[in-house]
Amino acid sequence: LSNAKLPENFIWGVASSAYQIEGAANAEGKGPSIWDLLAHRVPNQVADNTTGDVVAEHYYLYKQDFARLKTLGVPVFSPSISWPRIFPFGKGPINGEGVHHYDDVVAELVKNGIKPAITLFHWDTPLALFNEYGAWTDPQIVDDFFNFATFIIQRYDQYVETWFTINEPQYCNWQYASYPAGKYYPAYNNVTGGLEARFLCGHYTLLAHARVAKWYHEDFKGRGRITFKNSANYFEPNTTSSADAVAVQRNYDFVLGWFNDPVWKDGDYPESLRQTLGDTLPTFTDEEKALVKGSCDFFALDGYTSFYASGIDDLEACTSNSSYPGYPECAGSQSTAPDGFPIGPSADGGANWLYSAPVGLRRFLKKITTELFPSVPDIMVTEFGFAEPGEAALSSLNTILWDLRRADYYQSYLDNILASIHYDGVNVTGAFGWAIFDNFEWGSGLNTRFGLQYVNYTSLERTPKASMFTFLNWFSQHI
Ligand code: GCO
Repeated sequence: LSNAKLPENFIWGVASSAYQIEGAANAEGKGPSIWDLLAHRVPNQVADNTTGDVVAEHYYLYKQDFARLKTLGVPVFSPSISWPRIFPFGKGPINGEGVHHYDDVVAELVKNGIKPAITLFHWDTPLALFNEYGAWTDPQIVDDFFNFATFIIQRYDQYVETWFTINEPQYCNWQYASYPAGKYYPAYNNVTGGLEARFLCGHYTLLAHARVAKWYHEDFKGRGRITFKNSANYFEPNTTSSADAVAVQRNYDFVLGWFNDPVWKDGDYPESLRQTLGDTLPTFTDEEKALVKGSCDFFALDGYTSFYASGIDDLEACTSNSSYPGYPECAGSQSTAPDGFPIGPSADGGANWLYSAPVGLRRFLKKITTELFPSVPDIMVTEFGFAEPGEAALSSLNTILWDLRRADYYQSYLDNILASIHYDGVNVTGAFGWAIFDNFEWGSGLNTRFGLQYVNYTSLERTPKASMFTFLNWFSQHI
């Protein structure tokens, strides 16, 4: 494959999200998001007690960031737009500073010859919508998201060919909704218990996505394509027993089928969800089923894809003692990947992603497009990246920049994407490295560094790491 080429229409670049890189979190007219509350006021929500207040100050430094991407030769950047920066109260009055900022961000990308592939919502739900009606557990969110999303799309669609409505709806009621806050601030978890809130949140997330997607094609007649980004791990049965195969399929039903069966199949949730959850799982009207069915133009996978062997034993163990209330899926995950792949430290983004994930990704791309959702026309790996455990504790810039394991990760990941295309016949049409530079990694804070560029959080200097050059060099060989 050393000389094999990617398809003509393949798009590639780097990704990020507003709250994780912008800083200026309570400046320039931006309203608070749920993550400003979680990071500042929910004990133990962020491991190192950092917040998104400053991070890389991309809000003020985007011009140099894009000039550097141009110099490096990165053709696409996939950021997200901060909803509360446009609508500080989630709806109603518009923050002109925020609109002007993103006008300038898009203009600067275009000026540097970089195409934007924009995510509309990447977990920074406006806090005001929680206060008013509980945000994602209430149907009003569908209208308010539609108001925000259509405002942005109408403004920037002339420059954008690829839109993502929602980042990883699988984290519903966790990363972007109320559950963690609700433990400390009952007002933010207006539905008792995580299970009910989680599947209400999922329901309105799916309807919010579908309403925008339908408008985009049928009313606005947009020039591009639109979908949501999925997050899931790759599992294979522990043994050839039918019980293990059922357990793994159940896991896929809960993690991917939850949002993708309604879109790519019959407009409804998987049967295993209905059987397990009963009335806790909301029901679609016939009109809603028609709205959701076919509402994605392609499949987007955030392909970190830790690769696990698992089965019925894990399912029973995990379901009974799952640390997330009501996470009835989770066919569990062994501490060792199959096929003897070594598993490194289990830290978030740990070395297990380094060794098993690339092969897991290739197998997952085939599983999704041939078995789980065969009607998918093409698939993009909309995030993939690696956080070296302990990188944040390094003090020598030389050591930091020689991130050889991350370089190795990107080389093997991209080789597996090429193999997926050329050997498995999977129609992979894009790949975005996560992330443009080190940033705020949610519950892990600034101590987990995913960047292809190092950020000195004191001086705010950015410095490409060795992995950035491996990443760029790979594409120069295969485009
Ligand atoms: C996610 C989010 C990103 C993360 C990245 C590394 O997948 O959790 O989309 O915001 O920062 O994936 O974990």
